[in-house]
Amino acid sequence: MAEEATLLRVDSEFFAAHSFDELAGRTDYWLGQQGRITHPVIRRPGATHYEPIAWHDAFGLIADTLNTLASPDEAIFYTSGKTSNEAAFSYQLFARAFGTNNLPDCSNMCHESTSMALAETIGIGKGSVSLEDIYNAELIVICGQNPGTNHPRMLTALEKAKQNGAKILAVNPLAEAGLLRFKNPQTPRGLSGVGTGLADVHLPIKVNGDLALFQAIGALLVDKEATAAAAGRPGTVLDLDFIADHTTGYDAWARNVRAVDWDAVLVATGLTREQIERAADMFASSGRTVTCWAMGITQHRNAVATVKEIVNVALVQGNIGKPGAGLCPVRGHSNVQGDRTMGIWERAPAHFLDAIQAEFGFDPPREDGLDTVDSIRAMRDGKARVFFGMGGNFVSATPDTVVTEEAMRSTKLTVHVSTKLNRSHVVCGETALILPALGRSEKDLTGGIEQRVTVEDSMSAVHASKGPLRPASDQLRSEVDIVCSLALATLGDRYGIPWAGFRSDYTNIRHSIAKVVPGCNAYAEKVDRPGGFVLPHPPRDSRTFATKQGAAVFTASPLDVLHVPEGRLLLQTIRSHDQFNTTIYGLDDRYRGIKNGRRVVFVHREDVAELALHEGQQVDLISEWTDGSERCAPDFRVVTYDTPKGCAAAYYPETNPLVPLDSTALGSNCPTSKSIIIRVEPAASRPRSSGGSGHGVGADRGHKSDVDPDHLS
Ligand SMILES: Nc1nc2c(c(=O)[nH]1)N[C@H]1C(S)=C(S)[C@@H](COP(=O)(O)OP(=O)(O)OC[C@H]3O[C@@H](n4cnc5c(=O)[nH]c(N)nc54)[C@H](O)[C@@H]3O)O[C@H]1N2
Ligand SMILES: Nc1nc2c(c(=O)[nH]1)N[C@H]1C(S)=C(S)[C@@H](COP(=O)(O)OP(=O)(O)OC[C@H]3O[C@@H](n4cnc5c(=O)[nH]c(N)nc54)[C@H](O)[C@@H]3O)O[C@H]1N2
Ligand SMILES: [Mo]
Repeated sequence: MAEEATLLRVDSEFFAAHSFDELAGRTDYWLGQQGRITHPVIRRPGATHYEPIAWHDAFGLIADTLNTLASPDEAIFYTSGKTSNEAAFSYQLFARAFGTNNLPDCSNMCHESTSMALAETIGIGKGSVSLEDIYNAELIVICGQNPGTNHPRMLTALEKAKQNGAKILAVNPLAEAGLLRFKNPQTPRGLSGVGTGLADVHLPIKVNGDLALFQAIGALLVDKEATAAAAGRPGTVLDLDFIADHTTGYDAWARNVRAVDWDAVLVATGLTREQIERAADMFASSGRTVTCWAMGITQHRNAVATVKEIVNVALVQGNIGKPGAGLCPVRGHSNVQGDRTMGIWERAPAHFLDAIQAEFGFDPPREDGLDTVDSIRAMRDGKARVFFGMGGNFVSATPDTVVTEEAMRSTKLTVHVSTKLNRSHVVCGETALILPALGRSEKDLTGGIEQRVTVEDSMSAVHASKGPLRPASDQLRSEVDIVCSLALATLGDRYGIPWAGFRSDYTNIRHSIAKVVPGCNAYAEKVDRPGGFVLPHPPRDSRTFATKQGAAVFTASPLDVLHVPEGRLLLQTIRSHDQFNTTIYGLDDRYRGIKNGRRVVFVHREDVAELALHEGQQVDLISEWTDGSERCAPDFRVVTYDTPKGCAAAYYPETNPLVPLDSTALGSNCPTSKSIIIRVEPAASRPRSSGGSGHGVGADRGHKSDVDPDHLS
């Protein structure tokens, strides 16, 4: 909110004063600090500057370019997860009416592995818990998530759960402050008080070890049940009724986990058998378990299998569809879940497309569109010529920065609907447009009335909101306005879709959502209720599982252990406290003790010694990919840190040049941002040729980063 409410402005004087080349040489951090963009601008082919353009002309130019493409599939319509349901619904409708399913979104890099695994196993790609469930859980497992920094409001829910007697198990390579040195930043006491541990048990797992961990926990639970049954108490560890009544595949799963190779488990997790047994005991003695996870689980090669293994362990104890229990993938952007519900998906299911056809009278394209990684490939290969970004910062957020930047530069037209400047505005197509949008905190008077928009949270709750603040400029338009105006310019009255009516009153969009989107009947009326409404979730509501098998599905996955060659480290890329994804607010990471610098790499003390490095040394990070190619991110400072041996960590997006485009999760195509094999070399021991455009990924190049030793162990 504070970032959006800045009084600084990026106006026509700003663009006249700063050439394109100058802006291209600035860091993401600097670009973001310049303020709110006040009016639409264009950079024409070869021009030295962005210059103002009237809205009408901008829409005309985009429409002309789109309409002269050889195929609608040469256009890509990306979405970041802030877009409201009304804007998202209109946007996907526009893309499909134009003729393409190329609707990649930030989910493709985020919880896609979750969505794939949950859809296959429980029949719906969303989490099953409410806040009430968290308050009432006996055990809360938090895997691969750093709530203290990334989901601070969740700490309040966890604190309440603890007061109600819940135990918390943290599974994380790092001893993250919010979980292990807890000071609730949401309460005055927390701000000033001394932190206590929120987690009862912390498993400092090796990066990528979770598949092995959950298979081992599964094996131990099956054993404990056998012991209990032999003692005449069957069903005390596993929920045999639930397994019999609601699931399929138990036997194959149980066989698979009982055969688990414990040596492999200990290598993959870096944990002791005692630590894993202690965790299994916590599961066994809990009657109501909530399992939460985020990017530490989803951004690995084996991520889909890992989420499925988390599901197996939940199913075997019947921890779904009952109070105080469930699966809780914690999302990132405020409306990333809602965008997917509204049809922002390159692989929308047939029933959704059928509903569009029934409501709007045209047959939308049926073949799958491009996701984020495939969009980059298509631009790189000259198969996609127009990139349209609804929010977000595609160039900085995506993997393989050098490849992605080249791909973006090779397009004919890039358009970004944005609030502030970012890297994607200066690594752009032959012609580039920036269309400035209202933020969600700003009053939206489109059509002369005060418009509201709706969003959906991680718990499937939908509610409406209105922005309270005065817009940063009277030139700004809402995302809905931008989509509908562009649709009118591009499609005219093709199919008779009522774009003008959508634009003048968003209630009209809500009436269409009601007819097209499952679970949204009477949408306009229901969002008017105080607090909104909760979308249906069959497993949560009635233990109904709309899978192919008609039941919840146990799955048996092979134990896929990443082999890290001698002398190499497994790098995970994480967020600091002072950033929201690619927007950098400041150069500190208070809970990890980092000050005034982001180009740091966290390395275990023994690795520092074994690799003949030293604390504070300047190093280059070089990733090694299976095809023999190498990528470099230069100039990082070594910080000795409490991370499992063999596992390193550094911030995103500075490390994105290291993630090979082809390194993605099996089954979800999510970039493996949490497991990259690297070697660490003294800086300047190799020629400086790679590392993206060099500037954008170096938010603090030249700054000395101070490390506060109190925060390190
Ligand atoms: N302040 C702030 N809030 C944010 C964001 C932000 O950038 N800044 N981003 C938003 C978005 S889009 C998202 S998706 C969420 C992301 O929220 P998180 O997923 O919490 O974000 P990351 O910083 O990527 O942290 C991943 C966590 O997983 C751990 N981890 C890494 N690898 C493994 C592993 O192999 N196994 C296990 N068990 N743990 C592992 C890391 O140590 C780290 O604690 O946050 C959202 N909220
Ligand atoms: N290496 C590595 N890469 C990652 C990740 C990782 O953990 N490691 N995480 C991935 C994840 S989880 C995600 S979600 C993606 C994030 O990918 P994106 O969603 O593409 O990136 P953001 O940085 O969230 O986008 C920020 C930009 O959005 C624009 N913006 C902000 N508010 C608004 C608004 O209200 N309206 C409009 N129209 N624009 C607005 C601003 O111009 C701002 O510069 O990154 C992914 N990339
Ligand atoms: Mo995300």
